[in-house]
Amino acid sequence: MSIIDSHTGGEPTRLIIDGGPDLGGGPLAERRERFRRDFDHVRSAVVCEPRGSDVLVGALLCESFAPGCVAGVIFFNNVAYLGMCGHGMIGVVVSLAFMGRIGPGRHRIDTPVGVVEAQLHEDGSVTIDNVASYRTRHAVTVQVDGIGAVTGDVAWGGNWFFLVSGHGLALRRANVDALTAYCVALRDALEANGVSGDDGALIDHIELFDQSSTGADSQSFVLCPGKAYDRSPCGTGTSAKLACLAADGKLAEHAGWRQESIIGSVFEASYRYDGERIMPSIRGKAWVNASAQLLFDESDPFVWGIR
Ligand code: PYC
Repeated sequence: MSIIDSHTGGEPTRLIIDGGPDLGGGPLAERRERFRRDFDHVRSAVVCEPRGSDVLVGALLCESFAPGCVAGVIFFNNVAYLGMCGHGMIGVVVSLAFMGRIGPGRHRIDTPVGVVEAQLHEDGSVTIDNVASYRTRHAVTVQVDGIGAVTGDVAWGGNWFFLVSGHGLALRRANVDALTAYCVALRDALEANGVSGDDGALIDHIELFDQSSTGADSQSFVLCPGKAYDRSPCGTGTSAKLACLAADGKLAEHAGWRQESIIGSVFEASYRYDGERIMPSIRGKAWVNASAQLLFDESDPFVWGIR
């Protein structure tokens, strides 16, 4: 299997460019279900230990289904399949350029949750026009074991997020264990209390906000499904944040927003309205840091990953 590794603001993406599972044709949402049903061992082999790590996000390069796309992509991580992935899409665009498949300009890329347009700029940075994003619930309060009452918003930015400010925790790398424990307990409480996304969808991403000390508009800590935290400012999380800012009248259409991650990397964001929903744009930078072959030896007891 041939892969290209990259990182976007510190968050890694492993793109399978050859030798991945044959998922057949049809819409990417259907192919993602086939991946989940028949090839989940490939997911764990690619991103889980001993080849990968909890923080690694995988991406399978596919033929697109939607017209006019340069490629399709299905994202996954150490426990699950993602709808969209902002940092991952920036990594995919830079990887496609590394492969010589695209150059600077605008490109459409198909995903299980819709087509994303990406612009590869001359300086190597990438702007993605993410899927329509929106807030579904405002100021929801849940009782969280060991913490007490926590209030936040539910929003879609390509994945489901619960967004919390005023949590009283310092957003610092030295505090990652406490931040993770807080987010895990909160995520469990949301599920136990039936707080969900549309159609009962699991809220699998938790996003905590604080003021940035470096001049960005905000700093965030994002816990992903599988308990790894996003080293980047999280593209889908930033989209969910923009949806909340727009709903609260705190950020005007086309105005800029700089979202800083827990490790200090920054995405530049803005939005435009599409009816009641917003269309977020997220700009960031990725670097290719490996081009490699994954080897699969059936005599290896962990050939399909530590599951
Ligand atoms: O950038 O959207 C994102 C993302 C989701 C999970 C990890 N990164």
